[in-house]
Amino acid sequence: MKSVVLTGGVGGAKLVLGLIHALPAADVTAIVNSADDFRHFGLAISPDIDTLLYTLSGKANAAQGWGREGESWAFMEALRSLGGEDWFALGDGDLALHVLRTARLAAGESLSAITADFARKWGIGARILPMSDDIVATQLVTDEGRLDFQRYFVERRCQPVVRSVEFAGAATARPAPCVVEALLSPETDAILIAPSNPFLSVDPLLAIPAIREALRQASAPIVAVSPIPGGQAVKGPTAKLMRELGLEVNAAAIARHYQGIADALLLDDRDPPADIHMPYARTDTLMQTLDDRVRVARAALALAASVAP
Ligand code: FO1
Repeated sequence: MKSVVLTGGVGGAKLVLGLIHALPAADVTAIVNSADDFRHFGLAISPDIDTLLYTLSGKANAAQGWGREGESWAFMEALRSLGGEDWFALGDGDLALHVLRTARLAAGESLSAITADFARKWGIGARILPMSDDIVATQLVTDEGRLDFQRYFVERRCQPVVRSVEFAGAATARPAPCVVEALLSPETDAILIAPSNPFLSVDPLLAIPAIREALRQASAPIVAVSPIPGGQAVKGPTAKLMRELGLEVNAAAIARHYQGIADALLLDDRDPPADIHMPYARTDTLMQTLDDRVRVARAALALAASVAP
């Protein structure tokens, strides 16, 4: 089973980790949201790519979701002593990724080539493909004005009320090399949409015309994994954002969001029955242990196989 997974953020990385334990890692291709990327102190930071690099190489701070396990913070302490902005925490080990990526981008390398090299250096068998080598930037139109993603998500802790979400640059962004080929490949048995925040981590991918078109043409079944584990009983930014966008916080709203893209939906056992107008299956989508991650990955692949043309 060769699988391609559209992913972003912490929830997505959990599913990808489950996939590389359910399948040979080389049969897994992750197409990763890069619209959370931003420049900070001139450093090129790619949070969703880095979360995946750390997660798949066993370096991730699993409890925190992002960053490295056992990180040290000498840089942040020195930064604070000099009055530098400290709202975005950059660990000493994490800095190496940003410094090297920044230097190699400046030397003319593409984000996808740099990412593939980092993955190889850390023994990651799965393919990690940024969605694009062009700049796409998520911006939140809020009651406090327009906020760049990290300012909203980290500095303001998702407190501002969101009116709409925009992806600057998406309309003209080209998919990174191998992205469309992976989606259209006859060897691809399943395309999964990870349980990432649909509005912040998946929609940037769908906003790139050639990616949306490739999904429409793909022969492989497309299965979306519900991003609201535990049904409606979810706190966190996804539920708050859904309410602010005028959506119900339930599986039916997720199904509507992916209507026309997904062929089936993997719901959580606790999701109340709802009018889902596409095939669906259920499992416990809460992913706390590695076994949880493998279970959800296997359930998504099984659902894909059951709806395959
Ligand atoms: N998230 C936070 O809530 N606080 C941080 O200080 C923070 C720093 C950070 C540094 C590098 C990195 O790759 C991710 C970081 N994140 C932090 C998480 C990041 O904002 C999110 O993981 C994604 O952008 C949203 O999925």
